[in-house]
Amino acid sequence: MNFRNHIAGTWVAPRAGKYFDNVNPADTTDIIGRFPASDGDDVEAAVASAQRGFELWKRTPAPARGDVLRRVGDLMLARKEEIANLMTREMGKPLAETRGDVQEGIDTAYYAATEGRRLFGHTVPSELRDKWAMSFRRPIGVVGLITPFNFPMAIPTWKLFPALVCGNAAILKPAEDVPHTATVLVEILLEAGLPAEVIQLVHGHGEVVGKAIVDHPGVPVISFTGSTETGSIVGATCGRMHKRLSLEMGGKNAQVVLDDADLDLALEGVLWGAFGTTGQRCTATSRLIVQRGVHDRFVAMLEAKAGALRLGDGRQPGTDVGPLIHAASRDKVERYVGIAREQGGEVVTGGRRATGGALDRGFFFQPTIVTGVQAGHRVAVEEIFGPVLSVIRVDTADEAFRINNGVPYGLSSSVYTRDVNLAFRALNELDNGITYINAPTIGAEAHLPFGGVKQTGNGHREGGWEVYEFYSETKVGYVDFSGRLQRAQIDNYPAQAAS
Ligand code: UN1
Repeated sequence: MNFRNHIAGTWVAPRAGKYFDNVNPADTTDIIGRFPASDGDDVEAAVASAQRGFELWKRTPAPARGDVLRRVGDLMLARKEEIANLMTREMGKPLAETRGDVQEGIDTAYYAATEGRRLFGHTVPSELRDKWAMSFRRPIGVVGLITPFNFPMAIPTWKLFPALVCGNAAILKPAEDVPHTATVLVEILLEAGLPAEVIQLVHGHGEVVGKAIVDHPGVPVISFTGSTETGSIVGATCGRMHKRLSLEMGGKNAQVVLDDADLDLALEGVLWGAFGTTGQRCTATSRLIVQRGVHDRFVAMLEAKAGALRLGDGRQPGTDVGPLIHAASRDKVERYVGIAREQGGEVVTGGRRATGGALDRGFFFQPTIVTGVQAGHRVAVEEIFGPVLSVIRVDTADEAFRINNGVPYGLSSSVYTRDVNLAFRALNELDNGITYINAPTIGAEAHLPFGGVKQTGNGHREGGWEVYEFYSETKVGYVDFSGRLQRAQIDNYPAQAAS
């Protein structure tokens, strides 16, 4: 079946008539459908339409915009199971996780709905009599949203919903691996009553469609989630064109297990953090930093459990870990296992493609644990985006914190300890956007700011209250009702007599 773009208020075929296959990564014989391989002409039409949509939508009161998002949440809830199924089919993670992904979208919708009745500005005293001073928020225009494969529903909603509540029109370019989920999201937005020209969906490849959106002068706001490499390219263009840009990029997140930790709890945490979503989260645990006193025991516990995780189709009951998204990702993981060995790491679990039976039809790789990793090794520094956990042994909490901070990324971190002083020190000292105490590196909630420091981002946050600042322009209004000219800084501070 040929799927379509949503441009200029209707579902349309790509102008050049080109398509790509959407393939199930757990079973490459299963083709979900053909999706538009759009180009610059499709983007051109989308921008023109979105500009019309913006003129209409920016005049719609924010609480009414929020009402649309509430209906979106209701519709997503009603279709949760169906969406989870089709999402697992196109990107592989198990149903429990895709249900969670849809739920994150629902949470984001309901949060956005209430934000439509807030969008606070400030009213503050003026320094002059009979004058008011206040700030308020204005919509910006057309926003271009470029989203990754790993959270096919949650991440588009993190960007779209606040952008819409703030009164902008949007062009969504989902990852080419997950176009089906994005299509259903747009169907739901339309069914909920969003004016059709306010949302444009343009499928296709990043280098063509993503680039055309970023390059277009009619799109003043860009939000991108993906690799740090691509983020730099996007950032260079946006810098040159003075665009507002939010970047969410790589991570090299660590779970720290100190000598006094509850080891059973830390074990569950690291299994979920490292191998959930097959390690393909920005927040995935890819380093395990363990204090000497519990290192050997903890690694033995971990080996036993990780080796027992069941790989398979995420729609089959009992599957713990799904496939990687495509062959190139599996090859990259394989390459990094080789690099780990060359640099002196010991692969104690996994380390190979998972094969046999139905697994041969997908991009499966065994959950892999490498011990004896040193802080400077490539597997301890570079993002792999797969099921590979590097274990680093340390002597003290200070050393653990230093190693946590010694990478170019700074998304999330986690510390397992029963010592309240160490827990608070970790919150204070770890250079990450998010630190968890006695919980894994994954598990961010929709109503808190999400993002990281250093090469993970560029200072903006998604989710929570901060994202509403990104998608709106602050304007200040002064009303002088004194009936005379009052000169700020001058009339209220008359000249001092010379001493
Ligand atoms: C991501 O990995 O890109 O905290 C997003 C989490 C999820 C969101 C992850 N709620 O892992």
